[in-house]
Amino acid sequence: MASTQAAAATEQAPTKNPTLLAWVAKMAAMTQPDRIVWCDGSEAEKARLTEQAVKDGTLIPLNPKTRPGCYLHRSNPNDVARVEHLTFICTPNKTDAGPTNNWMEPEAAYTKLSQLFEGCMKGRTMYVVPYAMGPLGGASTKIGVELTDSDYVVLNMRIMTRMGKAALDMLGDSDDFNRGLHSTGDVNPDRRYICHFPQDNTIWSFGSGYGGNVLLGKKCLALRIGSYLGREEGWLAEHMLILGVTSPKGETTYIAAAFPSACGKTNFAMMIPPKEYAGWKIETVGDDIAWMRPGPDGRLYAINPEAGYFGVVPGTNYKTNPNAMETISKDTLFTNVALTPDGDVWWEGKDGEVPEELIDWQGKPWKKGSTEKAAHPNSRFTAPMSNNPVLSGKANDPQGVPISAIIFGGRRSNTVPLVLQAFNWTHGVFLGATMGSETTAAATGKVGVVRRDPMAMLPFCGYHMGDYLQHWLDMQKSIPQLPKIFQVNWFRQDKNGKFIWPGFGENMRVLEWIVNRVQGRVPTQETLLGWVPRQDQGLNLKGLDLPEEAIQEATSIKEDEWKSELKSQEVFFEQLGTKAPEALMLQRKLLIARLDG
Ligand code: TSX
Ligand code: MN
Repeated sequence: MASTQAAAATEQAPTKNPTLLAWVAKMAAMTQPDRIVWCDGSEAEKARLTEQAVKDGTLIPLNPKTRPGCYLHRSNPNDVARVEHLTFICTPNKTDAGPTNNWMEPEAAYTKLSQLFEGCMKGRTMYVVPYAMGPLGGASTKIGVELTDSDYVVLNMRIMTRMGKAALDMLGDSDDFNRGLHSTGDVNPDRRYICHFPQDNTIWSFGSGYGGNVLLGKKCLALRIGSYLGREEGWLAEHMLILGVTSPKGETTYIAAAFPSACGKTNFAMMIPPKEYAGWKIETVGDDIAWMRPGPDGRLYAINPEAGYFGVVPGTNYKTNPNAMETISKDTLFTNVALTPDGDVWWEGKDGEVPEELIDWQGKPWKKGSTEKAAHPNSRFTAPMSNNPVLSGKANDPQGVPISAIIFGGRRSNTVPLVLQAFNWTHGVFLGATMGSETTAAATGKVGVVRRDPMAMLPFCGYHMGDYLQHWLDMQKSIPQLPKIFQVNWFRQDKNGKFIWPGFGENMRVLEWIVNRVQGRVPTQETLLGWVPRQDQGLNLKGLDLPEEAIQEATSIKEDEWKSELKSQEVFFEQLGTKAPEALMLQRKLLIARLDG
């Protein structure tokens, strides 16, 4: 049976790539699917898979008038999020994975997971999904092939990546592709593993059907394996949005920004400037991941390796993110949101009245006033980026865009001021390394605890975090025209617990200052922490109904807060042991000296 399937895999294959054919045959011999289907990415294939997914209950069609081309998927209730405790970096030495990753020895991991994969696709179809991360033909673009027994995965990969024949054509006969193997298995959390083998450019994912665990191009390849390859090859794989800001004069500045979860990264990437900024335009290159490498002109060029958005639904509305609302109005897959009686979807924080009755994310009847959430807090949309009204024309450019500024953000109710510019690259890396964010109820149940999340990469770095920070420091030697680095915090609160800064579109005012700084147009004020906007010639606050004291408070630097902040940062650096980069330890000492001086 197995060998017949292996032979069949080769016969029907739309490629002669010997490495690919041998690998598919080997994986088929292990998993023993009844059928092997090579995905071509065509419309006909999409229609066929969608019809089948509707038939087997994987997808529920939504109202074609209000949500054309949209479907609802309900995952297993035990399988609704990434599973960091079941995610492993499998390097020969434990120290290479570092103290912030789970580690398994590669042979032990292959053996353990082989037992789970053995025969797991009996009676099922194995889809061979070739995909490109990045615009086709680009120098930064990488090819992956995911083998999966989930039609939901295929339909999501079709949105999130450039999937099918074009990717296979780009690969040609090369053996340089990521080998991804996924089976939903029996969705048993005790038999669930997401294993990364950076040395083999391989990912094995078993026992989950949830996005981040199974759409292997995204967190697994683009960040965990990508960061490892980036260090080997001299580039950066980052958890960053990429946006372009165009001024009324037509000058476009590209900015990459890292934020931990629950800071509104997608909102920022699609932001609409306020009315005082007529003639300004924000355009999205990417909302989650940036691959950045030095270009021939000495600038740092970024591509978005993805082709779609896999965004959190709750809280999305016409006030927080009108462009996301337009993006998910058609051809979108919804996972774990609520269903309305007329076949539309609903979630907490959607515009308009709360419906009287719904079917909740688990498929159960729900009534207005219920204490249960109707949509899961981590419910998602999968939407093609081509739906985004403000998609940048450069999103498909294989060259990428030149990055002038890098922003590190976080959710901090105190301590971190609204915006500051780093003194230099090394100081900027220190700001990224010491990023922290306060937890929200959605994430942990515990509110307001600062969690360190360097560069928002803590769950996504495929090697030792200390080596990663050193790689960031080293990169300045190969980028003659370094981007300027900034730190922002939209979430400072007053003594009554009210957000001081209005955020959302008004963040344009901070962006304008950043643009003016990188273009060398405004003077600045030096502080202990970095350069901040001056009282005069600083932030444009015209039309903002904010008292002078509020601005003072949002931008203030309180030395007692910084003394406890430094203690909290030390706990994180100690974790890195001898791999904590010396240059960052010196930055820390300089800051302490400035505070004590
Ligand atoms: O996404 C957010 N951004 C970035 C937008 C471009 N959010 C939502 C975070 C959860 C995902 C924000 N929340 C932002 C923000 O800039 N700021 C805040 C805090 C805030 C919340 C509500 C108000 C103001 C600030 N409301 C009123 O002032 C009425
Ligand atoms: Mn993300």
